[in-house]
Amino acid sequence: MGSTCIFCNIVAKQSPADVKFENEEIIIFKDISPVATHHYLSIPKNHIDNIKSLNTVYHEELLQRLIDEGKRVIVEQDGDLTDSLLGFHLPPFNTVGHLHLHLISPASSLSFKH
Ligand code: DGP
Repeated sequence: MGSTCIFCNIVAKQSPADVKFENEEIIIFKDISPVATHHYLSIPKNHIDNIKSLNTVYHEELLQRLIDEGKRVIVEQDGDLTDSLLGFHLPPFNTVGHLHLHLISPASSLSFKH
């Protein structure tokens, strides 16, 4: 029986994903609707709803690892680290209720412009 959280289902291998990296704490996979040549989501395996649940002290190291491993994936996938973007959508502007850091490269290949 799958979870109601689609990203928990990816963590549990109950839903498919193009996984680029995982360890006991983090999984990084390709976004299903990429907005640039490289678009990955770096997420904690343990469910955290969104950035409103992040504590500056307790989650600082997790956030750093989400970023560090995401940067490694961009380099491994031949993305351009110097022309890359990262960030979270702030609720209610997110669509998935499992914390996910977007990593996008190169910024110059973005399919939309603001
Ligand atoms: P947002 O919540 O707006 O920060 O974006 C959620 C992102 O998650 C969006 O870019 C599309 C992606 N996404 C949604 N469902 C799936 C899925 O089942 N698999 C993958 N790989 N990505 C997904």
